Amino acid sequence: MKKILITGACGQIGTELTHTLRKLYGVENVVATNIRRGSSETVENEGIFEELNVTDYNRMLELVKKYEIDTIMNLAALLSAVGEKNPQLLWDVNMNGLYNCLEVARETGAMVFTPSSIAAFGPSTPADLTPQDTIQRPTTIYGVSKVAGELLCDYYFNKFGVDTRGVRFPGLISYSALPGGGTTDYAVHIYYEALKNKKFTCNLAADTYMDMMYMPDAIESIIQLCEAEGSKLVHRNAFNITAMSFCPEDIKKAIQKHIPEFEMDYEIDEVKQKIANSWPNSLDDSCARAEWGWNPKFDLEKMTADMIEKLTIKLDIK
Ligand code: AKB
Repeated sequence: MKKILITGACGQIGTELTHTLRKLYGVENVVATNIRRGSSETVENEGIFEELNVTDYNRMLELVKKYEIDTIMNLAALLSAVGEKNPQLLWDVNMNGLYNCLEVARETGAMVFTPSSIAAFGPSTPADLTPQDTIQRPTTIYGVSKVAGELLCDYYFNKFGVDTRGVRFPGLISYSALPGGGTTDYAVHIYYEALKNKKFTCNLAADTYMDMMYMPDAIESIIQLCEAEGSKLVHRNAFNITAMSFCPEDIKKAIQKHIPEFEMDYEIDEVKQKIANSWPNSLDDSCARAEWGWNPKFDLEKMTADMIEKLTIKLDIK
């Protein structure tokens, strides 16, 4: 990885990934792109920034050639809940965006990192300690696009030798940029509300278990996998990775250790609940651990302490 182009760089993952990569590889070696300007001051002003709609193949090719890019990190995507409101748009952005990355990579020799998700599983998948290789019959358009994307990345590697890599991300929790339109978003909003109002209305049922991860571990996973020796990777794409599995009651209790007066009630969002129920409770990430040394640092307690410390400063809570 010497010259990296990031799509969707102003999103939840992109914001922190861009910042970390610029520190590690140099500001001149990271090209942040987003569909439009005006979404993140840091991403746009801290280094190279270009507007890029991932459905525009010619523009993507032009940028990859202009900056002599050798690694494309494709983070431009619509998430699960918003996808159910506009499945056609999701398919256009998520699938055609990935297809363009792979085609540009085939033409230029670049590597492609693209994230899959726990959404690539469905109600018929074993829900506990979901294996790396198992039944994948998702019931959301987001999940369908993720399975298709995993297969497409495998295909481009096997057919054309494109160096494709990817992980299945669980819900990601961070304090820099907010997520937009996901099913796991409650696990981010809960911290903001706990600090601002000491009260949160959760849109998922108390015992809904899903895998989650703190953003520093997610960023580390991308860098570690992209830097890994390719010949050691058996799976290459769609590695199960996780850091913790919890339900709303667990995160509430973790927050109450820091803010004892914090209260939570429930108002279930039927669409999100149905999606969450169709996803695994916990993943088996042993292949990622064995093939490229995946080893997350944050559990629920450690993440909660850090989120509260960082958000207290960000939100200027006295
Ligand atoms: C979502 O909730 O849609 C995402 C995901 C798990 O991929 N956070």
